[in-house]
Amino acid sequence: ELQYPARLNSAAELLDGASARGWDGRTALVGTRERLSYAALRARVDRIAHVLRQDLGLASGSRVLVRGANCPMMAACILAVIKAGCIAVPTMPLLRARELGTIASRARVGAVLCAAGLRAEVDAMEPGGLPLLLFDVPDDAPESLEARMAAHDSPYPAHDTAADDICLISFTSGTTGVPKGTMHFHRDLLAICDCFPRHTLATQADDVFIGTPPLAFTFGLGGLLLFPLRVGACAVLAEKLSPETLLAAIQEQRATVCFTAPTFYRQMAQLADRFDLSSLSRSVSAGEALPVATRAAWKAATGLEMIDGIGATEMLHIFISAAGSAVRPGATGKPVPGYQACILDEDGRRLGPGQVGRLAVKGPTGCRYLDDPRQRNYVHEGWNITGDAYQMDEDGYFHYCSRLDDMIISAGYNIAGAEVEEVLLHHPAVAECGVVGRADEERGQVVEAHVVLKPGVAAGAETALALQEFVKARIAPYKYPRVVRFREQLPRTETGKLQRFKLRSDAV
Ligand code: 3UK
Repeated sequence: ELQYPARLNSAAELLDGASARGWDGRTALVGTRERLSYAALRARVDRIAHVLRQDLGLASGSRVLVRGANCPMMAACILAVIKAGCIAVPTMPLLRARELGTIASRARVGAVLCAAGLRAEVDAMEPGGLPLLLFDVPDDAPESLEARMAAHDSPYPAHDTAADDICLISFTSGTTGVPKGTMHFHRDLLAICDCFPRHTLATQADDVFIGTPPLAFTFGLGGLLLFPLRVGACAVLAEKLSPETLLAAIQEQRATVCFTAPTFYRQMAQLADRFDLSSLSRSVSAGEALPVATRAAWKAATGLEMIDGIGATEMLHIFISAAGSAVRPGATGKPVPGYQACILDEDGRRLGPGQVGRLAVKGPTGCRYLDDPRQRNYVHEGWNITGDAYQMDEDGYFHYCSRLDDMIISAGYNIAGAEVEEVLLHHPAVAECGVVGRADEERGQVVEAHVVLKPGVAAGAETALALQEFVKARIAPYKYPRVVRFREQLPRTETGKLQRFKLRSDAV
């Protein structure tokens, strides 16, 4: 059981705590244009906290929308909001005015901190007229955050908050429907640092963290900010990484821990031989299921056994995972120390090994939706029901099947798209694929594969037939894709998740 003091400010614990532990001179953050020591990061956070309280006059518990790509200033803004006793509402760079407006009004946001290059969508957002400060602008610009910061150089004494005061509202990426705001306490931010990274990653002060998830996505907030700060390590924050530039950055920064989604690892595996990745010792995959073929390709390219982990915005971070010799390809892993997991049927009864049901988890973090009736569906007696179909094996390993709402039902059979995708990814012609159910009069749904071919492979009836035969020969034939569509790329969210609803709805 994790214990934290009743009065706790998570940002202060991380930053002032780092100073108390003698880490002032260590590098905390490396951006494209700057490198910040722990002391410099803390000084910057303190200046921003003063601006929030004094210049903007914000009270404890005020919600502050923060918008920017991954960079040290974005990280400092999030930490400053929290250190000042306010509530950070980080948002992803690609969100448009409409989505930002929904978030701002649902979270009752009182001020906005925004990277100058991303202000247009904030200006166009309803509700308008919120106090706005911009970073990465010349000091003489009227809304310059940096200009305000220059007027404050005293340390900001940590705002005295309770361990269970809310400090973060994170919105789900919303692959379908209205985004849900999830609320997290100060102690939650520390609890995630003291579970997955400590036990599964064994993070150390000399680790260099790198990766793609936005800081506005809790996968990125943990992996690229909170986890490194908790142990005195360093995070590389870069914007707009491609598989190629991420590989180059790993080489250049001698990164040791990488966080990204399966689709990125698939693409990086193809290019890895051109880079020196010898510094890398751990690669974490999350966001969607990790196919065995992707794990194998990455291992062949780098020698590394990937660390798959399932997390959720509702749970803040990863709660089932496995690393090193505990890895079992095809399984996500076992509950991270601190968490429990089980499989439930539709009536909430526990299912035994081998039975497919709803994944439920319990631990130090958990779902608290912001004013949302869906809370009732998510949490039952302390168990969080994630919306995923899983099964547990005799040894307590958890195996992903599909999202509950993505299960394909064809002629009475339940088919998990991920299982068909897994097989297709083993075919040498396939670079990426997504398998969905398409409405069909006769069968209810038919299995439909959307396939991106590797360069040089011709699309056409012959390839489609070859892929269908390939699937039939490897899993129960009723699961084979009756329809195969070739595509240039697949629709994905900013967090690397396949947007299956788009595959299903696209008229072709
Ligand atoms: C799916 C996975 C199989 C699963 C997240 C790590 O993805 C994160 O949060 P989201 O709220 O989505 C949650 C849903 O995504 N998923 C995530 N990881 C896996 N499915 N294997 C996996 N390894 O459907 C889950 O319910 O966007 C991931 C850390 C923090 C996060 N917020």
